[in-house]
Amino acid sequence: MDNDCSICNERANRDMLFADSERSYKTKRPLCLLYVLLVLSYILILALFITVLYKTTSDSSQSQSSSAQLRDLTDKVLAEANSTRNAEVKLKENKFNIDVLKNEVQLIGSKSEKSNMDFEKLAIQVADIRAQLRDLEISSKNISCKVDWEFYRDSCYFFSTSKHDWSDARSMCKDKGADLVVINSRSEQKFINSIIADSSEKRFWIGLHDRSTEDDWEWVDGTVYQSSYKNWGPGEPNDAEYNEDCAHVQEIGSWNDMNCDYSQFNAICEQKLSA
Ligand code: MAN
Ligand code: CA
Repeated sequence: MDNDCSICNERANRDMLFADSERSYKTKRPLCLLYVLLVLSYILILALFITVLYKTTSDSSQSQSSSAQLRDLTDKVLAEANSTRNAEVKLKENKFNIDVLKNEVQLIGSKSEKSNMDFEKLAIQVADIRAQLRDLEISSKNISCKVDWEFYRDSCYFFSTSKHDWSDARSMCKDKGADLVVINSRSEQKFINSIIADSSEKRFWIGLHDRSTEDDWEWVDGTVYQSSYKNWGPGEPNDAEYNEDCAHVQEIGSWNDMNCDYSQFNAICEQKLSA
């Protein structure tokens, strides 16, 4: 009986314990739920806070980099504007310097033109005075030209009435102690033209040829062709038919090259007067 009772007591104790724990469980469940909810809302708030914080930081860093870029750009634009202004100032300075230089060049140009003109005038006057002196010398020594010869400056000239080819013309002049004429100046040409104007003969051989080398013209007295007076007609010398190596004066006074064997021209001989 005692044994039975101890078993009974044990069972009764167990049942009591179980009933206790079930009761405590039932009272604690809503509290647990509240805790869970609290934790969840805390986590949510934390997440929200982190998101907001992140967004703000990223926006602010973005705006920071944009403003840095803007500052950079502004600096660059300012620097560019500055260098443009400097370049403009330099350009103005250069333009001014160029204008000054231009004026100087113009001044020098006009000065040199004037002095060139003065020099040319002077050279003509000197040549004229020399010629007059020579005329005086000649007339004081009673030098004169032979009959049928024309006197001009320091030479006597013979205008032939007979016709010749160039070589014959030259021989004829040499026979007279002269040579074919060498025309050294505009004034000498004018003198010759005046005689031709009064003559019935119009075309005369002169002492100029390129018989040795084509286009390498030579005066019979050795006067240098390149640097001396020339009076070719338009388009002359043209070496027509590749066969014109001797020069003659035409009716109008200008020169033409002609076939040296053409035998229908007169000749002008020149004899230098030695003072
Ligand atoms: C024309 C021109 C001259 C040339 C003679 C030849 O007048 O062509 O150049 O010398 O003919 O007769
Ligand atoms: Ca010719």
